[in-house]
Amino acid sequence: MRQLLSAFLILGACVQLSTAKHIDGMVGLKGHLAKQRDVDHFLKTQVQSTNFTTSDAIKKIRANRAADIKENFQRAWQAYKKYAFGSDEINPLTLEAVTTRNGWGATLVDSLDTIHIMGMDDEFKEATEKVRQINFDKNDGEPSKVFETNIRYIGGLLSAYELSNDKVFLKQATALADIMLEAFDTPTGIPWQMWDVQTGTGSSEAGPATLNNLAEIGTYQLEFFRLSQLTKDPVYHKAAQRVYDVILDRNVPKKGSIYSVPGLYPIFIDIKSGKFLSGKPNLGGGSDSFYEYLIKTWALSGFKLQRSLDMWKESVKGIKKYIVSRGSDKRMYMGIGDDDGLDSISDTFTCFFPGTLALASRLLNDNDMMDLAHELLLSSYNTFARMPTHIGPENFGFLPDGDDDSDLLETQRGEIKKYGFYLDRPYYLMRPEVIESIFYFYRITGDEKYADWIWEIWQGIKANCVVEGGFAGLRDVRLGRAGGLIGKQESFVFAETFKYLYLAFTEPDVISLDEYVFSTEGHPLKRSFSFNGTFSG
Ligand code: DMJ
Repeated sequence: MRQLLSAFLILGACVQLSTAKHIDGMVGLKGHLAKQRDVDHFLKTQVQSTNFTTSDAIKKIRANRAADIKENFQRAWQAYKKYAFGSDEINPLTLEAVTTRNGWGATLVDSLDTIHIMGMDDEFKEATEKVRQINFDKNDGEPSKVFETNIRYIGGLLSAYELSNDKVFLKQATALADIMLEAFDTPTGIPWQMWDVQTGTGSSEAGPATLNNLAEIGTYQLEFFRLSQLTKDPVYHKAAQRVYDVILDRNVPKKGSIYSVPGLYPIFIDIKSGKFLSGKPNLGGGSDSFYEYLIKTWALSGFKLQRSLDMWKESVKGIKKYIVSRGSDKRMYMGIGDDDGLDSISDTFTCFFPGTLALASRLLNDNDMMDLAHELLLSSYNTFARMPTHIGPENFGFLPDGDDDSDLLETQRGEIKKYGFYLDRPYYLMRPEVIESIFYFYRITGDEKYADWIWEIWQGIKANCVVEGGFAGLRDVRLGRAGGLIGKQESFVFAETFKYLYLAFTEPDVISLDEYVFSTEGHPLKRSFSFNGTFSG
């Protein structure tokens, strides 16, 4: 199957890329790898601040804060170990093991690099032994998301390999990626949304069988690029890049519409035709990491994958024009683009964007991007800061500046007056995005104010979410614990939320942004591997 797929991809690439000499997947836009002399100045760019505090008193406070976060991570890890070791998740309220992602141990694998970074050596050894035993050929009998398998398992294994150098992680990452490549064996090369590893069949979570969405077709490029580098086998990178080839080739931008591929993309796509179907462009769930991977893959490739940068720049233009809007509270929000105007609804997923945009602004030395990133950070942080719990909702709405509020409910109007936004879905599932963006601002500016914001959010989490099994979700962030807990602890709590919390208080050179790119699941991948357009050297 693997050979067949390689042949398919090579054939596809030959048809589309008749002039491409390199394994870069270039087609459409400016189809070339950037020349070395053109990337040299990017390689010299410093992302992290050079102005971190030198005060011993502040350093001491920071060290104590890091220790507090680590202690709580350890407590949650011990609960997972005691009640659900090797399972995908633990239900933090009932202490039961839960299977959600093929039953291979999503929490185990997703947590590896955080455990390593926190210096929990015994736990890391124990987890390594457990990872050695995972058999990716078998699942729990249910299909699972290809995207989640990539970001949580393959990303987690790659990062654990890069930090520890233990070959078992690379071996397992490769074994799993080889299985998942089968999900890319579709008429276009765009992957199925769901894949059953035991029956080898693809499907869609809901709707027509060949339906997928932007984030779930466009969040492989980082992990697959690195896997091709580490294995010297281009097949992974080619599969991921082919997704771009197809969407750029088969979707003609509609004139006079905001669906301006390349730039802004509808959410839903038919994997058989490669054509977008519907779904208004936005940066929230279902779309988010597609945009994130454009700039990050460019950075990880040592600034060589020019197409990713070109696409990113087009997207930022579209985002500025159609997605971003000033609210009635004068803050900048990210809504949902529509040909008829903007839908002023947003979710906490979009709050990753200020951090990624700030990273891009540093890499590209673009102050306009930084200004926008800062404005968007303020509204993202505000969704947490204004709540009595210091924790923000899953979903929120705003009123575009100058719009009349007659369509809003009375309660929504009241919340807009009080907070600047209203709560649409008031629950919290320990998601990391707001903390993640603040972390980028801390590392990029060196301003302790940002670390303090993260500390304040952490106080809210500790006061409201701590339970015997780890950390529970909240039903209503306005009410906190008293409003009820949710028995869910996704693996990203260990992979992302705790990693960004902790790294905001370590020495800033621990997983420096000048040395690593974080995947969408918070897995750091090294930027030090050079890339000359082939994976053979
Ligand atoms: C994580 O699994 C990843 O960040 C993903 O890209 C979407 N969001 C969740 C956390 O909210």
